[in-house]
Amino acid sequence: MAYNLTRRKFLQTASLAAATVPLAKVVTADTGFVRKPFTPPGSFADTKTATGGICEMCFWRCQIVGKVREGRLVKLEGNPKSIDNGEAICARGNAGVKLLYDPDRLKYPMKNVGERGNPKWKRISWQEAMDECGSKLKAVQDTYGAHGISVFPHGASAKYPMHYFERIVGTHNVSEASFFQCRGIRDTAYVATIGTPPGENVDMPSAKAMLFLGTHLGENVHVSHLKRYLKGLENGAKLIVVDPRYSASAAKSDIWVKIKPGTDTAFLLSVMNYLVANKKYDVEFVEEYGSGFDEFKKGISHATLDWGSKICDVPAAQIKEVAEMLAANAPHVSIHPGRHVSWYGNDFQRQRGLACLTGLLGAVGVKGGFVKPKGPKVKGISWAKGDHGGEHNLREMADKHHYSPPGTPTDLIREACVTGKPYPIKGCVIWGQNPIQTIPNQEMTIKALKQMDFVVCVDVMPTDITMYADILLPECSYLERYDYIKKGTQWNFADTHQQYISARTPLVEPLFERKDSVWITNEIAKRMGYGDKIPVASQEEKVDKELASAGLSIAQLQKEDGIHIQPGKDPYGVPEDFEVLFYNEDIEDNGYPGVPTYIPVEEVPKGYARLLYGRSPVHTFNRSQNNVWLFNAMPENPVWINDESAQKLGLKDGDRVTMVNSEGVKSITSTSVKVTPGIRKDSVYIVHGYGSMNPAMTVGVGAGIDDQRLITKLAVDPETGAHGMRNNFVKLVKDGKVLEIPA
Ligand SMILES: Nc1nc2c(c(=O)[nH]1)N[C@H]1C(S)=C(S)[C@@H](COP(=O)(O)OP(=O)(O)OC[C@H]3O[C@@H](n4cnc5c(=O)[nH]c(N)nc54)[C@H](O)[C@@H]3O)O[C@H]1N2
Ligand SMILES: Nc1nc2c(c(=O)[nH]1)N[C@H]1C(S)=C(S)[C@@H](COP(=O)(O)OP(=O)(O)OC[C@H]3O[C@@H](n4cnc5c(=O)[nH]c(N)nc54)[C@H](O)[C@@H]3O)O[C@H]1N2
Ligand code: SF4
Ligand SMILES: [Mo]
Repeated sequence: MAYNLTRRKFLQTASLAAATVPLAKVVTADTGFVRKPFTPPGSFADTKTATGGICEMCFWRCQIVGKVREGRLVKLEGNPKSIDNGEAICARGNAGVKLLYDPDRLKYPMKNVGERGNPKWKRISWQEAMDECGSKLKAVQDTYGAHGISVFPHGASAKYPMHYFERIVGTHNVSEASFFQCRGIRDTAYVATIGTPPGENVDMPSAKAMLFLGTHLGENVHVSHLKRYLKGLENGAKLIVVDPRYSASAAKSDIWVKIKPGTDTAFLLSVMNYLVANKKYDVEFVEEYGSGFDEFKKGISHATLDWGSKICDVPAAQIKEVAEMLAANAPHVSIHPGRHVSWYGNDFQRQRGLACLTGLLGAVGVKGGFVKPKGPKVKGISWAKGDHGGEHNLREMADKHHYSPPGTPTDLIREACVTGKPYPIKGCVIWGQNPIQTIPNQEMTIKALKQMDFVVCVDVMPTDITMYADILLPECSYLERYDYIKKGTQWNFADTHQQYISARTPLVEPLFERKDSVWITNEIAKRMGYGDKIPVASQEEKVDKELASAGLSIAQLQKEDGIHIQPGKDPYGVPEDFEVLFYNEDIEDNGYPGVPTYIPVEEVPKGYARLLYGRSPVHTFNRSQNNVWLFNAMPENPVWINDESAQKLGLKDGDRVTMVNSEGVKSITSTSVKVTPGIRKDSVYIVHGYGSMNPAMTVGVGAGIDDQRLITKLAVDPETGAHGMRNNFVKLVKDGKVLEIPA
């Protein structure tokens, strides 16, 4: 492993590293930090091409085809017909083959005859597994009510069971980490400001300038999104990256704002106040579409360049330079809304700030701005919606988090589990989520799991969460099942207005006793007395019915090489009834600031550094840790430490360290040190998802450090109830000696 690349070389390679054709043509990946996607040697002339695949090594869901030899998948490629990812897939997409045939994969239904957290597995039949799930969940429902069941879903296959438990069984206690620990805040803050969740819908290919907060594209890899970003750069867009760390994007930027962590809202307010005070904003746009602008103007007038400079620890001149660059290129600016935005517990306000800045620059519906492409309509088929009222809705009972994403904030569920108040939660369904490594404060999560009467976990791999299941069920992977309708528009939605519809169809037959989610959910539903409410008999039927709503079918899609393409619509123009609520009275009535406001975060205590985390282009959270190709590409997550600090501490590249946080929690595993000028002195950084503890993951177990173990301090975002996860402080430990991080 070449972690000892020079900084320059690392910066050249890290950014795009992971992509294959045609991305590789844009930026050539060097060897080193990230290897080129592995292609098995030999000829594929004798293989058959299976179309209709949709990748789910991550949730961007690129369109793929498989090369199949004698029923065995030997290679994955982008679907050449795709007008989204095209022929390009990333290193993780490429390595899907290794997930499919991972010998550690779950194969049969299992019953835990040991303890939760320290399991002993006994193979059982599906009949027995389903009987047990049905009767145990029914018992919880009968004793504690439907709300006694909690559900932790993620991924395409988890939607159907999620709807079953929400709509038919009738529990509100559903929590998606992909909302509450990810992008939920972004969506509700934009809805409260411009009336719509933003997706990642910025027209980067046509942008003249782009602004990223955090957003580390190149390490965060979503193929078509990356294509848009690179096209923008290729077309000469200016790039402003705000990040305490020299990220892959920062390495390509014109301005890198090395911001003090947690202070981004102050930065945005300073930029906006400068634009307003100097009349450098889009006056006409604001007059036509703005609401509450006077309150906004007054509310941010304290945010001078000097004020921002002091709080953010960046030069006032740089904040001004950013504002000037945005103004000079407006309205053709992509103010990126971000994706993982649950950072500090003050995040709703920052996301509101981003939406307001977009409006201030008039960057809506224009080339380069915030543009929502108009995709085709396909009707989803699932369980019929029931009306179960809000009686046991924890969020409503607590009368807080009024801008919560759909579902129930994880923390409210976990608290109810641990305290039994306002009511007990005793059943748990975990479907494609890994709360142990996904939700901060592992100790609380483990307490919540241990007090359950019954825990069922549906997964493909034995990850850390599966150790807490009573019944563990093996699901078909995304390469072996029908389920997801992928629809959208041409990747850059600018040149040719085209739309596409595709559906996930299996590339190979499932092996062992793996089943799909419609089958599993229906069997549980029958045993809980809801057999008459089952909407579809099979996953294939579900997909076919959904396609029928768009005049298509699985058979038709197969004739069209897996993707139906049709003429699209011009995405530009400001949507009808569009409004920017610079000041939002409702927010204020609910007890939060109605004008975007900076709420300070806890300062780093002496001797500590703030623990930051992010993505690696070759891994998806923890879910890819056992994948041998990806493991080999990045077998651990070196901790980034500032070079001057390292020198004072006598730390060198490659030294082995563990970590301890300010609450005394120690990492169980160790990692190496990466010494770099590319990070502030007040922070250290690791890639999220490492440090697995499940010995059944024979490749990934024990590699690197688990950030989540050290994230013990919660910072709940008041508006949304989502978790801020960057308020934890750590020291490094070398050879048993705890090192005081210099200020
Ligand atoms: N390869 C790969 N790609 C992925 C994923 C994956 O697992 N693997 N996951 C996908 C998912 S679900 C998501 S949500 C996205 C997440 O990816 P992003 O949405 O890009 O996540 P961020 O948290 O914005 O970005 C992490 C960056 O934020 C910086 N940062 C830390 N603190 C601060 C701060 O206070 N201010 C600022 N301005 N920056 C800060 C870190 O240094 C790091 O560079 O990635 C997606 N893409
Ligand atoms: N500390 C920290 N915490 C974070 C983040 C972070 O960066 N740092 N990132 C946050 C973000 S942005 C997100 S989106 C969340 C994601 O958090 P999760 O939703 O928990 O992450 P996943 O990796 O999608 O899901 C994990 C489980 O799904 C299983 N799985 C994979 N494929 C399938 C399948 O086809 N079927 C089934 N049934 N199971 C499957 C995996 O084996 C694994 O056990 O984590 C959040 N939490
Ligand atoms: S970005 Fe990579 S891992 Fe994610 S869906 Fe596309 S090919 Fe798969
Ligand atoms: Mo996410």
